[in-house]
Amino acid sequence: MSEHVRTVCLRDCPDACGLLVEVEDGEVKALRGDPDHPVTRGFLCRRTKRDFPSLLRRADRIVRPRLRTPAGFRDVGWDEALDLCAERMRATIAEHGPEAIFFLHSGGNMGLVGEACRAMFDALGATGVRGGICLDAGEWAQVTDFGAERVSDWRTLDGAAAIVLWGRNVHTASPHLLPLVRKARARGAEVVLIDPLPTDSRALATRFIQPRPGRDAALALGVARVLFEEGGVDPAAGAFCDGLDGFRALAFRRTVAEAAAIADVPEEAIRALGRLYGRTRPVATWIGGGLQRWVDGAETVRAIDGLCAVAGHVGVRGGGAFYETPRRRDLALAPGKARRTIRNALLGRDLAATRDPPIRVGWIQRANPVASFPDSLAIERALRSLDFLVVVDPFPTDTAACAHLVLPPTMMLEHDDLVGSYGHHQLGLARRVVAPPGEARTDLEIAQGLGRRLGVEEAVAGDATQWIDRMLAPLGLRRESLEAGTVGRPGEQEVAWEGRRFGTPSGRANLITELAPRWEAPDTAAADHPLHLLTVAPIAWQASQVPPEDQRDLPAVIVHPEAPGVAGRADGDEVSVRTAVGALRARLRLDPAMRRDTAVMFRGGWVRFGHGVNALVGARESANGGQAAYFDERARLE
Ligand SMILES: Nc1nc2c(c(=O)[nH]1)N[C@H]1C(S)=C(S)[C@@H](COP(=O)(O)OP(=O)(O)OC[C@H]3O[C@@H](n4cnc5c(=O)[nH]c(N)nc54)[C@H](O)[C@@H]3O)O[C@H]1N2
Ligand SMILES: Nc1nc2c(c(=O)[nH]1)N[C@H]1C(S)=C(S)[C@@H](COP(=O)(O)OP(=O)(O)OC[C@H]3O[C@@H](n4cnc5c(=O)[nH]c(N)nc54)[C@H](O)[C@@H]3O)O[C@H]1N2
Ligand code: SF4
Ligand SMILES: [Mo]
Repeated sequence: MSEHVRTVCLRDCPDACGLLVEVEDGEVKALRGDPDHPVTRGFLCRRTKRDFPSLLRRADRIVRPRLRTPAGFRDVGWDEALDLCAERMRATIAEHGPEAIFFLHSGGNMGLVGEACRAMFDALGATGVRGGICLDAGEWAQVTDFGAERVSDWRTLDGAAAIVLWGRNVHTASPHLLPLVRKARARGAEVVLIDPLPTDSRALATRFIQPRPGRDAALALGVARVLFEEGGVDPAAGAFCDGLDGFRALAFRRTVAEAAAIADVPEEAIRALGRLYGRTRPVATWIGGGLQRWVDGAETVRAIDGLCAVAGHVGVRGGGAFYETPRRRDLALAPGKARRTIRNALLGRDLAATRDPPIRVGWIQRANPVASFPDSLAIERALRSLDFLVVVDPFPTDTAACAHLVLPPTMMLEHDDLVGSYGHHQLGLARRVVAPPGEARTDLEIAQGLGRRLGVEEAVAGDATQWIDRMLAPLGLRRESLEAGTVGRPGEQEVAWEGRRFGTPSGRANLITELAPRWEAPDTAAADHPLHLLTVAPIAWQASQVPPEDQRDLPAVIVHPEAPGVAGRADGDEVSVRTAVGALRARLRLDPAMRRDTAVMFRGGWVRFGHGVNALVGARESANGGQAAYFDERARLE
C-alpha cells in the first residue's frame, strides 16, 4: 500500500517547492511537484525528483556517530560521542574561554528548526561567522537601495512587457521561473539574457548579451545614460528616488561607447537595452547571484537596481528588480548573537590567524566548507590543525574527513521543520515522511544532546512542533495552518514596494552615486592568467551533494576553441587549470559559444576526487556585504 504525503523541499534553492511524496513500505517511492503550490505547479527539478531518494539511501551514508582513532574511524554510541564533545568543549572553555570554540552552519538543509544549534553556541559564547558565501553582496545592495529585500509575487510576471534575466541562469538555479518566462514570451514579451556564459537559458531569450565577466556595472550605467539622453527616465523619478542627480552624473562619467568597451559588448546592444528599459513598460529584471560574487558585486547590483528604479519599473505590477527575499522575516527565531565572528569568505585565513583566544575546537553543521568555500585547501589545513573538530553531516565529505568526530543527522523527508523561501512568499511545513536510517538524529536533537551536557539546554528546549509554533506566532499562524499546504506570508505585498514607497528612512529609493571600479586599475593578472574563471552551479546536483560515481572522470573545463592556451589541443584532452592559488587537472571541453576570455567549471565537486574547484579560487571579500568573491579569479591552461 502506498500513501501520499504533502511536504516541502528543504534544499538550498529559491523555489522552495511543495512536494508530494509517495511512500511505500516506509521507503520513498517517488517525488512529485505539488500541483496546488503556486510556484511549484506540479513539477520538480531533476536533482530532487530523480536523485534525492537515492541520496537518502546511498551506501556511504553515515548512520552512526564515528570517532577518529589512530587506526581510522570507528562507530561509537551517541552518549560516548556527546560526552566526549562536552568534555573537549569544557576543557577548551576552561583553558581559553568559549570564543575558542568555533561554530559554522550553512545551507545543507534550509529547515529553520534545524538551525537550533546556532542558539546553543550563541548561549555558550562561541565564535560564529559573518558575511556570506551565497548572496550577501546583493543583499547588502538591495537593503541599501530599497531599505530591505523584497520580491513581488512571481505570478505578477503575467503583467511584464519584458523580462531581463541579468546573470540569472533560470534553467539551473530557479527552474520554476521557466514556465512563467516562456508564457511571457509566447504573448510577445521581450526576454533578454545578460550572461558571460552561453547558458541553456539562451533558448528562452529573444536577445542575448554576453558581456565580459565582472563588468555589469558599466553596462548598467551605460544603459542608464541612454535613458537619461533619450527621455526614458520616469518623469516622477525625482519624487521617489534620492540621489537622482548623483546617479545621472555617475552614468555620464562614461560615454555609451566607453561603457560598451569596458563591458565588451556592441554599443548598439547598450542603446537597444536603453530603449527597452525606457520605452517598454513594465520591465521585470531578475538579478542573479553570479554577478555579485565579485569584489565589486554589491556595486554591480546597486547599478542595476538604480537603472530599474529610475526607469520606473520598481513598485509597479509586472516590473521589479527581483533578487531575493529574507526567508526568516518576521519569524520568532531563537534569540542570541555570536559574541565574536570570523569571516565566512576568508575562513581558512581567519581560522588559522585568529588570536585572543585562538580557535581550538570547531563544530560544523550542514556545511561542507572544504569543497564549497574559497581557498578550500587553506580551510582544510586550518581544520586539521584544530584540537577537536565535530562535523554533523550525513556523508563522508571532504570536511568530515578532517573531523575527529562525525555525527549523523537526519535529512529532508526524515524530520519535521519549517521553511521560508528566499525566492517567493510561501512558508511551508516539512514533514517526517520516512524513518531515518540507523541512529541518525535530527539537527535539533543533536543540539539538545550537547546543550544538556554543557548547561545551555534552555537555549534549545522544546520539540520541533513547539519550535515551529513559536517561530510562526508573530505572523498569527500555527503549525496546523500550514498542514494543508504552504501559505503566503501574511501581510506580504503582492507587488514589492507598491506605489514606490520604499523601506528606506526617506521612503525613496537610494540610488548609487559613487563607484570606484577596480577595472579602472591596471589589469596586472591578465598577462599570467588570461581567462576569467567562473565556477558555477551544475544543473544535476545541489551544491556539494555530488555522489562519488559522478566524479570518476576529471572535472570539465569549458572554453572557446580559440581561447588562450587551447592551441594544439583537442576536445577531451587533459589540461591543467592554474590560478594564483592552485592547480587542478581537468578535461578540456571546447564550445564556440563561450567568450574567448572565460573558462567555466562546475562547483560542488570534492577535493578527494580531484574535483575541488575551490582549491583554485582565492579567498577575497566583496567591498560591501562580506560576500565571497568567487568569480574574481583568473586562470590559465597548461
Ligand atoms: N566556486 C564556487 N563555490 C561556491 C559557489 C560558487 O558560485 N562558486 N556558490 C556558493 C553557494 S551560493 C553556496 S550556498 C555554497 C553551498 O555550499 P554548502 O553550504 O557546503 O552546501 P551543500 O553542499 O548543499 O551542503 C553542505 C552539507 O550539508 C549536508 N547536509 C544535507 N542535509 C543535511 C541535514 O539535514 N543536516 C545536516 N547537518 N547536514 C546536511 C550535505 O551532505 C553537505 O555535505 O557553495 C558556495 N560555493
Ligand atoms: N541545480 C542547482 N540549482 C541550484 C544550486 C545548485 O547547486 N544546483 N544552488 C542554489 C543556490 S546555493 C543558490 S544561491 C541559487 C542561486 O544560484 P546562483 O549560482 O547564484 O545562480 P544564478 O543566479 O543563476 O547565477 C549564476 C549565473 O551568474 C552568471 N555570472 C557570473 N558572473 C557574472 C557576471 O559578471 N555578469 C553576469 N551578467 N553574469 C554573471 C554565471 O554565468 C551564471 O550563469 O541557486 C540554487 N539553485
Ligand atoms: S531543489 Fe529547488 S527546484 Fe528542486 S525540488 Fe527543491 S525547491 Fe524545487
Ligand atoms: Mo547559495
